[in-house]
Formats: sequence, C-alpha cells, structure tokens
Amino acid sequence: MFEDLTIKLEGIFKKLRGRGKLSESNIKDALKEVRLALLEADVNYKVVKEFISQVEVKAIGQEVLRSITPGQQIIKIVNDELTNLLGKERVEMMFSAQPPTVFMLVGLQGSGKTTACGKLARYYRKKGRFPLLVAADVYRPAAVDQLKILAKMLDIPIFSSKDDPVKICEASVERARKDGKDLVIIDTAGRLHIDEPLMLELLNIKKAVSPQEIVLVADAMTGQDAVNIAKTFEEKIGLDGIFLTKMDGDARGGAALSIRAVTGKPIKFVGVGEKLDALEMFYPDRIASRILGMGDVVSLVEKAEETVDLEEAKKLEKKLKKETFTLDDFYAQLQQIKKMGSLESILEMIPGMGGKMMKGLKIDDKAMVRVEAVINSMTKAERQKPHIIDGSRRKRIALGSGTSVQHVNQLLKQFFMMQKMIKNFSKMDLKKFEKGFFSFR
Ligand SMILES: Nc1nc2c(ncn2[C@@H]2O[C@H](COP(=O)(O)OP(=O)(O)OP(=O)(O)O)[C@@H](O)[C@H]2O)c(=O)[nH]1
Ligand SMILES: [Mg+2]
Repeated sequence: MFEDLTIKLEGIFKKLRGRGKLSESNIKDALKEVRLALLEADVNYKVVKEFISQVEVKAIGQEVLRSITPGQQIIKIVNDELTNLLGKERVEMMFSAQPPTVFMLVGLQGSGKTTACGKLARYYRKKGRFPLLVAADVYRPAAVDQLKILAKMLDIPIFSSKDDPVKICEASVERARKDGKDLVIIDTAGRLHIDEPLMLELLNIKKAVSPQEIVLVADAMTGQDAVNIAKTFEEKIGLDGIFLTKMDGDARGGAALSIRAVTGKPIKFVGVGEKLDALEMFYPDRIASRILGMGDVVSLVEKAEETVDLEEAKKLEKKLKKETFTLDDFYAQLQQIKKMGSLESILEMIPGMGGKMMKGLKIDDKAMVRVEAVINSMTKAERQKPHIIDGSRRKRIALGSGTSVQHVNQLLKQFFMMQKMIKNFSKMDLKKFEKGFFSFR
C-alpha cells in the first residue's frame, strides 16, 4: 500500500534534503510537487488543498528557513500533517460495560464484510473475548454458508436462522447472553448500490440491538467511491469507524488518505489480504511514517511478538552474534515469516523498504514454495556451509527440487545478501534504532 506515493515523496524530499538552505520558492516548488503526488494518488482534491495550505503555513515559517536542516524540518511538518489527516491517534473499539458488546458491519456488496467479521472475531478472541458471529445476510444462501465456513475454520460459534435480519440480530444477542459470549459480530447483507430498503433494514437492526460499533467495511481499491459511500452511510445510518479492506492491492492509497477528512470518522482497521490474519490496526502516526518511506518499526515488532516463537528468536539472535547464520536458519526464518503473513506486508514496515524497494521486490508467496523445495534438496553439509555449493552441486540440487540452476543461484544470492544484511542489522541495537528513527518528532 502507498508504494506509488512513497516513491514520489521520497524523490521530492531527497532533493530538499540535499540543500543546505532553502528559500521560500524552493519550499513552494516542493509543495507543488507534493500536491501533484497526492492528486495522482487519488486523494480527494479538497483534502489535498487543505493539506497543502496547512503544510505551507508551517513550512514557510521562520523555523524552517532558519533551520540548519531545512529538508528534515519539512519532512517533519509533512509527517505531522499526514498524521493529523489520518486522524491523529488510533481510536479503539468501544466495549459495553454490560456484555455482550455488539459490532455491526455494514457495506456494499463484495467490500469484504464477511471476511472482516472473521478477522475481527479471530483478533478479539486472541485478546481474550468470546465472540459470536451472526449471519444477518439472508438474501443469499451462500452468504450464510461463507460465514459458517469461516466460523468453523476459527472454531468460533455462529448464529443463523431463517428469520428476518432484525429478528436474527435480536435473537443472537439473547443467545450470546445465555451462552456467556461477550462479543456479537453481525455480518449484514450488501447491495450493489446504496438503496432505501438496505438503509431501512440497517436502521432497523441498529434500533433493535443498539450496537456499540457500526463499522463501514469499504474497499480501498475503489478509491474515491469508497469515500463517497462512507459519507452516505455516515449521513444515513451513522458510523463509528471504518474498516478499509484490500489495502494490499491499493498502491495509491487515495481512499485511506481522504476518508477520515471527508467523513470525520476514523479508520480503525485495515485489511491486507484474503486470509483471516491479514488484519492491521490502524495507527495514523505509523501509517504516516510508512507513507514517507520511514517504515513502521512498532507494528513490525508487535506483529513479530504476536506470531514469532520467542525461543526461536532467541536462538537466532545468539547465532547472529556468533555470525553462524546458515541455510537451515534461513529456512527456519522463512517458516516464521510465513506465520506472520505475506512477505510484502512485512517488508513494507521496514524503514527504507517502503517505496522503491517494494516496487523492485514484488514477492510472490508461491516462490516461497520453490525456495523450500530447493533447500530441502540440499545435504546437511550444504545447508550448514552454503559456500561449498559449487556448480555441480547446484545442478544436482536443481534436479532434485524440480527447479532450475537459475533458481538455485537466485536463492543462494538472496541468502548471502540476507546473511550480510542481518550481520549489519544485528550490530544495531533495535531500541536505539527506533529512538533515532522517531526522534525528529
Ligand atoms: N486482497 C484482499 N482481498 C480481500 C480482503 N478482504 C476481503 N477480500 C476478498 O474480497 C472478496 C469479497 O469478500 P467478502 O468478505 O465475501 O465480501 P462481502 O462484503 O461479505 O460480500 P457480500 O456478502 O457479497 O456483500 C473475497 O474474495 C475476499 O477474499 C483484503 O483485505 N484483501
Ligand atoms: Mg458477505
């Protein structure tokens, strides 16, 4: 997400950073480019106008012109304003003091509501809640089945019946109370377009169960359409937050950057893939850093903590200190990374990997399978001492793994690069690294 914008902004700021002093016209020129970059990213034009004028007022202030590092100062201003634009601080979901809490997910057809219900159920169960999924989309039988499949995969209970949606929702809250479930997540029906019957049904459900959270699920790939849809839902039904899906496919980020400013409602979650763990909490400051190509170390560390085996991580750290990182470790790393989700979504969070690096590094998760096959075809000695893998060994490995010598070469090249990168990385103290990274705020 945001790759295109990140590349452009990095380019603009690189020029500024290179200069010792900045004049008012340098700044104005740069901001013109920023404006264009935002418009090209499909950000709402009114939002862009307001944004640029905010940045300009601050940037042309004495502070920047007098500063010894004017380029840095401007990046800081843009970073702060981007954070503001995205909503300043994360807004958490509300929970009722008297359980069950009800989340009601609404949105157009195919926006990702059912998937989002599954993601939220999974996430909040991990946080110690007891969710009940509710199938209130009764118009398509397949819709109920889809939620049933997700519920089964997650081993989370589901409530469904042949009644009308309002009655289903009422009954589900009753059931949750009886069964000691403290979180009811309602999957509502989608429509192709916003129409009166849909709005009426949603309003009736709202009246019947008074949800703590009405969350609009909107498809980021639809850009400004998503923003307009959100505006209408907010006016007609009232929203508490937004779950922006398919951000993994949206390189521009226009919806994410406009939706808060246009609707006044916060983005709370971002969907970054079809799998149920492809969910990110939305933190405006972290996203702003990511857009500016500065990575998002905090989310990365959190994600790692959530999924990575700490024992394994400690072992790895020791190895790194002794500089004995082998292909076996590389393989173990791959398994850990697989647990964390798609490689792309992880790489995006690493500082400096945001824009150009990501463009050149499109990683196909299927390629991972090939990598596994190649490593599996190596002998123990080869995995421990990859430098012994010469031409004839490469041929044998390619044959054994059903790949080609090019694939083996490529993998070894990547491995040696990673070995080198990790060596450098392990010399850095992560805490210090984070501090330095965020210190200009
Ligand atoms: N790449 C990607 N695909 C997603 C994401 N969220 C959902 N999808 C996919 O989008 C499609 C539609 O998702 P659903 O959850 O069925 O959408 P829905 O809003 O429930 O659709 P209706 O019930 O027909 O209104 C499915 O193929 C999902 O796998 C996401 O964050 N990223
Ligand atoms: Mg659905």
